Amino acid sequence: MVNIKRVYFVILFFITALISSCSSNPQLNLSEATLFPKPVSVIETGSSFELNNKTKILINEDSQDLLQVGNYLTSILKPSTGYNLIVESTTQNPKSNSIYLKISNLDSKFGSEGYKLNISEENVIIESRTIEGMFRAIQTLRQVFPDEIEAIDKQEKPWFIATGEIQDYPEYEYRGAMLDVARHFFRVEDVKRYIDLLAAYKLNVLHLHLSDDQGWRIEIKSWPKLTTYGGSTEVGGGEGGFYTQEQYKEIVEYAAANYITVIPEIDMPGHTNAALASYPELNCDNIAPKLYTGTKVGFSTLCTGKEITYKFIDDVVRELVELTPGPYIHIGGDESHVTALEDYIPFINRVQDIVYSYDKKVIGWDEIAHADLKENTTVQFWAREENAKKGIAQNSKVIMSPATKVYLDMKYDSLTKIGLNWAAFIELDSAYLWTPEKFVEGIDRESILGIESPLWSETITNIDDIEYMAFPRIIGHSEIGWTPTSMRNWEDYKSRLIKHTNRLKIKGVNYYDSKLLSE
Ligand code: TNX
Repeated sequence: MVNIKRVYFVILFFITALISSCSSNPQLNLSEATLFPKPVSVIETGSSFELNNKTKILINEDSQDLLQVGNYLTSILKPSTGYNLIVESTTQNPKSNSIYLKISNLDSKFGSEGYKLNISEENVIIESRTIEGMFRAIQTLRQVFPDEIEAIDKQEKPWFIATGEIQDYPEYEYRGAMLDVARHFFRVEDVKRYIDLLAAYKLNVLHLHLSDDQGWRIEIKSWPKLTTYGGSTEVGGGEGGFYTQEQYKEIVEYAAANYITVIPEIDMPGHTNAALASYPELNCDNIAPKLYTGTKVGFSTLCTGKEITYKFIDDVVRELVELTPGPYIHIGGDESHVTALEDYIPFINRVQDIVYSYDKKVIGWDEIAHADLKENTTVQFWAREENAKKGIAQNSKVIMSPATKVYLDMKYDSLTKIGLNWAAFIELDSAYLWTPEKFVEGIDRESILGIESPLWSETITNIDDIEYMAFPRIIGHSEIGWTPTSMRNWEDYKSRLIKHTNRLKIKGVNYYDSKLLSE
């Protein structure tokens, strides 16, 4: 006789097995996630967490900033998932199906930008010492999701992410990009787009080159012609443009919401034709030159012997400082070929005094090391090793921007249609294959504040050009700035980058599709 009870149990067993096999999460491998910059450590646990429309974002502090970061996470996940995840504060340990953003007392090695990201089947817990660290962690979480998370319209698919734990913190505290808005002017929305892209790779500085021979791009209320006249053109004779102080604030705030510090640069005493053309009194002969729309460098100088020059600089710096929450003002100082060295040195010394009188620190291109550098002045190495070493001999820190490796305006190869090649052709491997602390003998780890990738815009006219020259090289630079040297290697980077191009496509980034990516 058939044992009814037994049959019943066997059936029940199969049903249960069926249900649990249907509902069990797919096995995903966190170490296969394509992460840039590569994190310090990734441990995979082989399962997955599913994000759905019931997932909650929890925060452990009633702080406006943390709430803002929580809302930022919602805004990133919303277009492609269609979920409008709510952010709630909690005092308890996380419930299941939540992403818990927890400011906590992590080990000091995590610093202000490090984080722990723990993904289990039940929930996601992110811990960091600061909100900035939380923001960086969210960029990692974003990359753990399938590429389609970056889509701007709703995707019909489940959203599983691999389980495991990532521990991460940066090698260098300064990881920057510079955009030259002087040779060609770029609109506020283009700068915001660039900020979005930089933030995704954990860059934390946007240096804006706001003035040059071809244009003055920031409104200075006490010297209005700088922009109304000096900003009225650009390389090639286009209409130029400038940021009103309100627009500039909008950029600074947008960057701040992405935990990016804006560093404004007013280049001097050279690279000043736009200012000299706007105000005759800034010229030694009181004659204003014409506006300039070519691409030569090194032909202009403020009149270093006149008092009005320092009144002018004081006014500019004062107004700029009011728009600058960050600690630095960049004073340029490069290629002053028509300023005698005996005029250049006292000029740089005096301009440093002006900047420090407003409680900001000075950064300048490596030539400023000829002057007497103040305690907190930082030298940006771009061309001359001996200048950078002179800076170090004066106890300055150095920002590494070697033109042969990080100049984003350099062509990739001889076929690149835009860009220059005076320093080098810079293919993706060359841009990646260098190490800040080994690049120049005598510039050691402890002297280096970080790295920065400048994009000069003589030949760059719109956001598509910006993206084409920056991507994907700047992704490599972000990794050089963040990831320990011992963990970096070209083959591994290249294979991740090949996979990452799909995400760049989904994000609509006009990246350079190097032949190295199809090898
Ligand atoms: C050098 S780098 C410059 C810029 C040019 C750039 C073009 C530096 C401090 N000065 O004025 O735009 O080369 O690559």
